[in-house]
Amino acid sequence: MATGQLFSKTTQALFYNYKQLPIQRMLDFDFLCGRETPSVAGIINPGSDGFQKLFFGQEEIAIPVHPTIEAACNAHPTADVFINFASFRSAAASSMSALKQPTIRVVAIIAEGVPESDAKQLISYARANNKVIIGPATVGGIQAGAFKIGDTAGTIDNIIQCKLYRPGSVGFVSKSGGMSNELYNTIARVTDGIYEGIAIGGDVFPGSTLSDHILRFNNIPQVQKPVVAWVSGTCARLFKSEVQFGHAGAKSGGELESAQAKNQALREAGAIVPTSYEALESAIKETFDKLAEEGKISPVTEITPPPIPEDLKTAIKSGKVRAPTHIISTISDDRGEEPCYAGVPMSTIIEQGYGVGDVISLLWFKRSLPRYCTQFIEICIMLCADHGPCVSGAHNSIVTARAGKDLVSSLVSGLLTIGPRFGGAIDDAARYFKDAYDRGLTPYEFVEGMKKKGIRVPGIGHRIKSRDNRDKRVQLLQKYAHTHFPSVKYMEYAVQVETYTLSKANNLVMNVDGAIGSLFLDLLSGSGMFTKQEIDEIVEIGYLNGLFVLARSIGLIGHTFDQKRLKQPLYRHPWEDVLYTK
Ligand code: Q5B
Repeated sequence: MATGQLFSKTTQALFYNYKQLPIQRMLDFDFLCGRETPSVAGIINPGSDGFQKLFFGQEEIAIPVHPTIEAACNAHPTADVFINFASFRSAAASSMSALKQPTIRVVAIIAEGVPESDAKQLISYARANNKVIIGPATVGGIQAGAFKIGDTAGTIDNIIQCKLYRPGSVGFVSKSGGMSNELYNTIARVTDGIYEGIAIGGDVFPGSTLSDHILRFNNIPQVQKPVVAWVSGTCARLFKSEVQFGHAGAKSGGELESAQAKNQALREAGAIVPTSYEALESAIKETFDKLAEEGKISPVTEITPPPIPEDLKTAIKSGKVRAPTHIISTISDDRGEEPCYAGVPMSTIIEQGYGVGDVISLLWFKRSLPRYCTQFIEICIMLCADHGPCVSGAHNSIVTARAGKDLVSSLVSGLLTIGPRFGGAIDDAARYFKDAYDRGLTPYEFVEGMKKKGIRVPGIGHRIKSRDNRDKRVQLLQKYAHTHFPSVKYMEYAVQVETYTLSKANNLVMNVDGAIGSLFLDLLSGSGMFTKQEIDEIVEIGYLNGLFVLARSIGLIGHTFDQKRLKQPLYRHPWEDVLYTK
């Protein structure tokens, strides 16, 4: 490996597996260092592409996302570092395909637990092809003031405290990521700071070793020599059996592998080795001070890094700022332990046997209604769920399903036919019946008044129902209301209107929309659960077509499944059924 610097202020990386936090930390570090280009050129998120929005200082930038390593390397040929945040299961395969890309020079493998045989294969391929692996089981590495891998050096506050936004003259290598953070701090206190720091990773077979990096540092003039070293784990002797300190690679077997033996060997090789970890800081300080006295270290130009704008979420959490919300919601809340509908927890809804009518009451009317009301709602839903394949909505859903479209397309194609003529006359029926009744109009005055205005009475008339073939649904609703409602004054008024319209034509019967519209007025006014203003608002906004939409969705979904189950071919309307004329 040897040779020199791994990174520079223009180094760019490809980041494998989208992880928002470490990428944002890299970009924040870039901003702190005054980099002109973000250090992450592209993200590889297997199977997806597009862009990810992230911050570069105060500015939002869109980083390209690529579905494959090959696509990313083709798109960003100058990005030569591959930061692999894959899990231990897929880290080896993705690292190998990154190593095989001619544009990739350094691969950092973050995952812990990569199988040792896989690690060995990666190492051998990298060595044979002159590539550098950092890790596995590493936090990464950093070149102060230039480039940082993922979460290396932790938070921005820590990076500022350790002065990692500008280069010092100390090269640092450690096995442990945690110890790196600790030592970045120590080094910043007693020297002019880090030039480059690498955590080689805790596994038994690291992609690059301590000596690989130290030999490399030897070729970097900005990194000052000599070597100060310390191998932790000297207390292992106090234990009767073999002890592993944290990392798999920190195992020591025989005497020669003990921390004491390694420290002694380093000492003999000329490194400055303190007598304990506690003495490491002063050993570093003394070495640095001596180099400074000898004039071997040129003083660092101190700079004040720009402040990183705080994330809104963090600032709000700390109470520093307040921000207006963009949405207001009053019907449900999913933030707690369990979702609540109008304040009623889901467990209450289930444990106390609430029905669909109760849920509709909570989510539409924001209150619990008496059982006779919620049962009425449920009856409306059941009665309107379907009316055969020939009605507008079902026909559309059937044609759409037969055109090979999916469930949602078939459903909405049917739903879109609901309107003033088909199923969507409930709100208007309620509006007009209420207005006419409240103003004391006779059925004659009401119907003739509507005729003068050229408006058909909503809730009256049907294509197949008539005086002699009444709509059973209307009769069932009326019967239920007569038995359970305290008052049915609006429905009785609608019946009088029907008597009048039937005197004009046999098919001008009260239809299901008219029955629901008038009876819902009775429910709203007779239940004592709504103020006059609330009733006016419900009628004005138009809640009641929602009952037909909800109910008929059940049937439209059924028709869609039916067509698909029957494998019906594309529908084409027969020529014979069309009048071609000029
Ligand atoms: N005339 C429903 O009409 C229909 C009149 C009227 C005064 C009226 C029509 C209408 C109001 C809207 C309404 C809901 C279009 C219907 C539903 C769900 C469904 C559907 C299913 C299911 C039917 C003949 C003569 C003309 C008209 C006059 C008709 N309606 N006058 N007020 N309301 N109603 N919709 O049969 O003098 O000859 O010119 O718009 O409530 O959608 O099962 O199919 O569950 O799926 O086509 O039940 O009534 O009658 O248009 O030939 O008119 O009667 O002005 O008079 P038709 P047309 P004139 S329930």
